[in-house]
Amino acid sequence: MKSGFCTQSKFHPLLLEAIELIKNRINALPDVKSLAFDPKSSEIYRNLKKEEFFIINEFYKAKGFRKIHLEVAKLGSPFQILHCVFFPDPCFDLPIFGADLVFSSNNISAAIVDLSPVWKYIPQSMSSQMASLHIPKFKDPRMLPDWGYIFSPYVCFIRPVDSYEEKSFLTLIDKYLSILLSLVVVVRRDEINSSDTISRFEYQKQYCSNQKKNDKTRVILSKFFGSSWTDQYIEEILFSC
Ligand code: BLA
Repeated sequence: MKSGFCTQSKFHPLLLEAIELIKNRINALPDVKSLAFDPKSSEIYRNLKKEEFFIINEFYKAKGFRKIHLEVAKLGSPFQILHCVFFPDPCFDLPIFGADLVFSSNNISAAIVDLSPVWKYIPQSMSSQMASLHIPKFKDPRMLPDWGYIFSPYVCFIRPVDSYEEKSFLTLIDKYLSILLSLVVVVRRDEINSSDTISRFEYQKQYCSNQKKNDKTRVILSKFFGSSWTDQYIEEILFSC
């Protein structure tokens, strides 16, 4: 699948590198397909200064996933954002992969990656792989906000202090995705009305409703696109459930 993102030379090289590694992992998923979305949601430009304020979205579906969303946004000269969430189909016992990279004036101010749980226990196959994963000791770890209890104990939330840490963080994103792919290969589908499916759906709803409490996303989008557009975008595109 060719990416419209890569033609966007205005992005920071590290953001382009992150897109490429995520897209390579998406393309390796079983039964992956592009999801048709309203073209109005694929490329969004603020009317003025089209080259400065825009959001580009790609959506996929694959075995085990109801929606995979990869987004890049350029919000004026200081801000570039990569946002990616793999929302599992609740019939499958798979965690929610989420990553957010916020570039502010050419530096990454926030880098977060997680495989977030959809059940009160993390599946054994995942926790053994996560436990053997080497998570580097980043120098500037960041505090999770109050709504962040949806994340797993393996969440990594930092501000990289140099290019070595930036690269290490991208490698970590790739490792989390490789663990996720290893789970997808073996996971079995549960019945849609099974109690496990229903409770995974409840966990996913909680994940979405907590993510909607992130005022930092809301404030920055509202500044450029207005508050009613932002509310609808967060509800229907970023964290629809
Ligand atoms: C923080 N997210 C932020 C920040 C901004 C955005 C500007 C503050 C950066 C900082 O404190 O240095 C903005 N993020 C966006 C925008 C989009 C976006 C505009 O994704 C999309 C258009 N956020 C997610 C996902 C996760 C996530 C999937 O979308 C985690 C997997 C986490 N972002 C996240 C967290 C913070 C953050 C935990 C810090 C919030 C805080 O400190 O209060």
